[in-house]
Amino acid sequence: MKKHLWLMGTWAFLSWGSAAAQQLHLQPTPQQCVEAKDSLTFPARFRLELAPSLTGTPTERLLRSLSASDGAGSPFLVTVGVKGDKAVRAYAASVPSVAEGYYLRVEKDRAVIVGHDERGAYYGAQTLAQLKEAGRVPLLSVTDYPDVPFRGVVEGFYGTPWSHEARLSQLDFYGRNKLNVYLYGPKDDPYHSTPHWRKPYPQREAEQLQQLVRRAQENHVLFYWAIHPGQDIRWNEADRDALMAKFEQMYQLGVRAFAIFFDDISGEGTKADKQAALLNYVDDHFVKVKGDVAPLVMCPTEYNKSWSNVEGGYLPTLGDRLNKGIHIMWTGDRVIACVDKASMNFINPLLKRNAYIWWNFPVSDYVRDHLLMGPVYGNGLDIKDDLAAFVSNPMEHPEASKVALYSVADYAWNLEAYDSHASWKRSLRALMPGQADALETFATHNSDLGKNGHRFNREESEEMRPWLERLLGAYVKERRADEPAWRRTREECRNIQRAADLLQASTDNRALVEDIRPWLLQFKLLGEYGEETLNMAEAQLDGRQEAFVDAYTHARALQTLMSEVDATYNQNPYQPGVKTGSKRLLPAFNELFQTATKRFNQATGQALAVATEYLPYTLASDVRQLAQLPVRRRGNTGEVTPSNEVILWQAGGSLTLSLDYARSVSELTVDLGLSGVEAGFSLEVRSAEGEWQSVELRPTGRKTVLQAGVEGRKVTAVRLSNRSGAEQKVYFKQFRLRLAEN
Ligand code: LOG
Repeated sequence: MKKHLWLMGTWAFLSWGSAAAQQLHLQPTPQQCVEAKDSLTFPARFRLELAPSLTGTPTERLLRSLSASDGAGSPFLVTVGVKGDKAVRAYAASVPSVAEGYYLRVEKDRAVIVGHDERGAYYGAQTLAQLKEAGRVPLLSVTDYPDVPFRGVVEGFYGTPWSHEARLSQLDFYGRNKLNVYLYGPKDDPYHSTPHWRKPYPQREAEQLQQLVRRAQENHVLFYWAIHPGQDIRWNEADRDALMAKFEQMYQLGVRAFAIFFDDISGEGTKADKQAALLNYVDDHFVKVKGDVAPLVMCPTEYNKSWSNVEGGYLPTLGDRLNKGIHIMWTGDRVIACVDKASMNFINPLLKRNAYIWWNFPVSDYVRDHLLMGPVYGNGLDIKDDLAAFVSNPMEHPEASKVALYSVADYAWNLEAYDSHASWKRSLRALMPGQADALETFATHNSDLGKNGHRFNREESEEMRPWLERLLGAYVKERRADEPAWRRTREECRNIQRAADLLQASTDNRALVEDIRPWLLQFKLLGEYGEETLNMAEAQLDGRQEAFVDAYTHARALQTLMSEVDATYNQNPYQPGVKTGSKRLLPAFNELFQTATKRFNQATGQALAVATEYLPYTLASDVRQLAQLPVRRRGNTGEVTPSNEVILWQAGGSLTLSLDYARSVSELTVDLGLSGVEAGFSLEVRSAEGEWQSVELRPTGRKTVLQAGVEGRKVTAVRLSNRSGAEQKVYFKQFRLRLAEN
């Protein structure tokens, strides 16, 4: 508790750690909540005394929705107003002097809400809604306000944009969780980015956007519409006017907040002075002229420290030239990063303002075969004064993203009080009240990203980790069973199977089940597989050969089913497939499987297949952004995972994909995303004798897709190098090898 609590009459104080407080936890965690010993059952109906300033506002609509009929005759009175209103004058001194703050007091027969401003009153009403939902609540007073001025979401990922229905549901969720901003910027909306940013939306999309703006207003969420024009913008009047005209159309649809994104582009569009001039022009000739438009937000091209070249002058130019009120986004030290004091101390002086943090979590557009449903952690708890905003870029799965968004709301409202694990647990309960334990089992084992080009890492299966270590230590190293670890792991395997069933059958939150369905199928198989590998190891230790073969046969079948799920669902072209429990569980089960099978083979002279996964490819690169990219195999093709962002490929830098032995290649496809850049690159193949030979890259007629003349050659490796003598800024959209054999 960071604030001093004051004494009122006979009220006693309970800190958040106490038993009573555990029953009631307001979301997001308030700055200050003083509870009395007495409690009441929040009434189903109440009389509403509303200050005239709130007539017709979302606050009024929310409050009316909380009281059955009009509450006439009810003994309970709820008085609501904004600081300065007559009806709440007596409480004026209790209201925090912070934008969006409020004071709420609940007594035996009445409640009072006073907002610092209208949104503050609305947040007070949202807190009241939580009290009503809780039923039995202590008498209390809440003094509350947000730490960070703008808190919310940037729909800024690559992949399938959220559906209209999903967005409506998100906006309601933001209102409930006191998030006040949503930036619309899905990379794959063609009217947001290239090719159609200059064109108006077709009627249907326009109507839907109009509805979203209205729904955002209902929830006191500021709806930002973002444009992403940088890939083909020309710095001339025609394009400037095209952008102004597009903003005007969006204004006509009701949009009152605008953003311009220059991320992930190359070429002309990246120039800081031109970007700044455009933003200032829009600010001077649009935002200021309209008078009812929120401050502009811009996303720079150098949007993280690892890509910024301060001597090059890009960030200092923006910092110096952009009009004072314009916000500048920043993702931290890297594309995917958490922010702390040091990151803020680096960027804020350069921008000459507090950075508007674009947090790339739980976005999964670079690891689309994974779900990121673990706790939100890693951001500094001491940076509230350094942030203009904290907005999260989510997954393309809207409902599953709410696990993280709930905690983002909690964090950005009250940094010092933020407790990552507790917040995560509450979030699971809020999303699926009837199956929270099953959801927790699922989320515990679905949080890591796997190997990825951004080297971002999240903990997964932490509670099971020591048990698995004990189990493997005893079995693999010492050829014996550690009984407690064995029992705990078996129990978890059953929990997993049970959780998968309960979640799939649950009607608690259908949208969530839909989002995660393929992973639920895989999760159940994983639980069964784990159990069967334990059976194998046990049978092996006891020398029960028949039991071993039974378990082995089933485990093998489960492996096949898991690879079928992986090859059937979520077949996006980037990271197709369905991974679950991939950080700790699956590797542990595979190790059990392999060790048990090897020992069985040794003891019996049989030759049961031992391998669980076989990858004939190895990637090596001295280009930083490429070095960690995973390689995947599907049938006879091997592919380096593509990347979304611009790759800074240094002179002489190369990428080598090696094969386990000389194999005959039927096709090699390369796509660097820009026409003509291949002139600066050389492609070579290594023969069985170890000699490098260069091969030509030919256009295919499909945009920037190139094909190498390798047909039929036997090679042990292929290598792509930058031979231009200068750094090249390219994309890495495809690098795929097809073998003539399987
Ligand atoms: C993009 C974003 C994408 C994210 C994660 C920013 C500012 N831009 O690498 O659209 O969802 O990273 O892949 C980005 O983060 N590019």
